[in-house]
Amino acid sequence: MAGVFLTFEGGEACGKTTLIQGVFKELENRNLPVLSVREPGGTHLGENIRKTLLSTKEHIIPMAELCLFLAARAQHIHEVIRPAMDENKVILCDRFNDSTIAYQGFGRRLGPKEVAHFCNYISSGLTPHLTLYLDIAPEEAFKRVSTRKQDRIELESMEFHRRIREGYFSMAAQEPNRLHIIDATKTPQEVLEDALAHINEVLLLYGMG
Ligand code: Z5A
Repeated sequence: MAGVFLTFEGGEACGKTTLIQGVFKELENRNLPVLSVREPGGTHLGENIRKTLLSTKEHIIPMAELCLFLAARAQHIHEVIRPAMDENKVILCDRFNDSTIAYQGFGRRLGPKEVAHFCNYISSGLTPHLTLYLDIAPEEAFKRVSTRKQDRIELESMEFHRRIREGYFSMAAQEPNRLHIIDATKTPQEVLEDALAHINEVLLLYGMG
C-alpha cells in the first residue's frame, strides 16, 4: 500500500472544511492525484450513520456512539481509503481516529487509552502520515457559526468542548512528529500556508513533492 494519508482535526467550526478545500485546489494545481473525504461518511452506510449520529432526535449512550463512529470508519477504510492508498493517491480526510479519542475518549469520558485501542483495532495499522489539528477556543469557534442550526454533538456543554481541546493537546504532546497544532485563529490564507508547510514536507518525503 502506498499513497499519502493526511488527516485534519479540530473542534467545531475550527475551519477544517475551508482548509481542506484550499489544500485540495493547491494539490490539484500540482497535478497530484488527490481525494477529499470526511468522517463520519464517505460511504452509503457511513452517510446513514452520520445522519443518526448528528440527529438531535436521537438519544445515544456514549458506548453506542463510539460503536457507530467506528462502524462508519471500518466501512470507509475498506471501501474508500485503502483502495485510494493502493492507487497512490493523496487522501485528505476530515477527521479520523484522533476525533474518536478526543470526542468519545476525552469528551464522553470513555477513556482515551480504551478508545485508542478500539480505533487501532478497526483501522488495523492505518495511521495518518500527517495530522493537522486546527486549534481555536470553542467559545471563539462557536461565534463563527452562531446563526447555524446546531447538531446533537455541537449542543453539548462548553465543558465537553473544552475537554476535547485538552484531549487534542495531550495527543499532540504524545505524537509530536505526526500531530501538528495549527493556529486556527489566523486568516484562512495564513492557515493554508501554515498547513502547506507541513504537507509539503511529507509529500517530499513520500516522493510527491
Ligand atoms: N465526531 C466524533 O464525535 N467522533 C468521531 O470519531 C468523529 C466525529 C469522526 C462531525 O460533524 C461531528 O462528529 C463533529 C465531531 C464528531 N462534532 N460535531 N458537531 P461535522 O463534520 O459536521 O462537524 P465539524 O467537523 O465540526 O465541521 P464544521 O462544524 O462544519 O466545521 P469546520 O469544517 O471545521 O469549519 P468550516 O466549515 O471550514 O468553517 C466554519 C465557519 O468558520 C465558516 O463560516 C467559515 O467560513 C469560517 N472560517 C473558516 N476558517 C476561518 C478562519 N481562519 N477565520 C475565520 N473564519 C473562518
